[in-house]
Amino acid sequence: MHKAGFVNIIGSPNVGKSTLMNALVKEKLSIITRKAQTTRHRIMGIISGEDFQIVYSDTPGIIKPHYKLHEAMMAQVTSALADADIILYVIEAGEKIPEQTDIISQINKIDATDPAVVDSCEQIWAAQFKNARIFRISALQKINIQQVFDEVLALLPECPPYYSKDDLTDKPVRFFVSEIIREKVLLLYSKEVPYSVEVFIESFKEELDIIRIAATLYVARESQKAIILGHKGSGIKRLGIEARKDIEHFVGNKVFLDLTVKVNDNWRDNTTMLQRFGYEL
Ligand SMILES: Nc1nc2c(ncn2[C@@H]2O[C@H](COP(=O)(O)OP(=O)(O)OP(=O)(O)O)[C@@H](O)[C@H]2O)c(=O)[nH]1
Ligand SMILES: [Mg+2]
Repeated sequence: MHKAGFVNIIGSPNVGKSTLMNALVKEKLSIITRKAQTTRHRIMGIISGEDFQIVYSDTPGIIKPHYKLHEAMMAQVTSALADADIILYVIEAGEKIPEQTDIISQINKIDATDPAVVDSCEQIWAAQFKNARIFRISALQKINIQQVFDEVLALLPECPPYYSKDDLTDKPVRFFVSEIIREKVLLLYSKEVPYSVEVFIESFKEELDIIRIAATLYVARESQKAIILGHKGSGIKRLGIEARKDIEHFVGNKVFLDLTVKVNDNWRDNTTMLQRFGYEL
């Protein structure tokens, strides 16, 4: 008998959804930062055994849309809700029940939370969602991750594999390159700047001993471009160095990374631009 299914990770922003998916698939697929709205796309992490295949999906945190970008992000949450065999709804310890929710699964960040707060959080959520199983986990410290994995495996329906058994994800290498660059933007810049940036990979050329990558960072204003570039280009230089290191690790090759910054004042509300960046609208 072969089991397979879609296991979709959903929840509020910043609760640790991406950390959980990476822990479950034992790979750094999704980028992780302290900032909310780090994840903007649905990203699959596939784990296969001889008689099973679990297709996890990490999704953007649920927010009220202010831009078309947010609408596109929420459309991916909706798609993940629609095709899920199992939903892992991640709650941060202490988190209150949002107004609209009908799914649930685990309380994250128990490593950083008073056990009494975890207890009361569990009671509140369990009372509301009587059929859900609740796990207390730390995605960061990998506490109780195996239990979640075992439960998922037990619940998977009988089904042939959806993807090749060698596949790790549904996204191409270029996508992860753009995500690594965006992760560095989130880590190195503050306030509204990271939220105004999108990364587009212009070219990806594999040569004998090096990969040459050209990427454009789109920002919404000239002032943001100046911040990204920094004094005499010091900002973008640092960004390039840090991103290149991680990209080299990810692709297992030497990389030449060429970064350019362009201003497009309306990209977050521009359907054509968003489609170019890979969002479905
Ligand atoms: N202490 C603690 N921190 C955690 C845990 N899981 C995640 N974090 C931290 O919480 C922050 C957000 O983690 P992410 O995995 O990016 O959260 P997310 O839900 O994917 O966030 P968005 O993509 O922005 O919605 C990061 O700083 C993580 O290191 C945990 O179990 N314990
Ligand atoms: Mg995330």
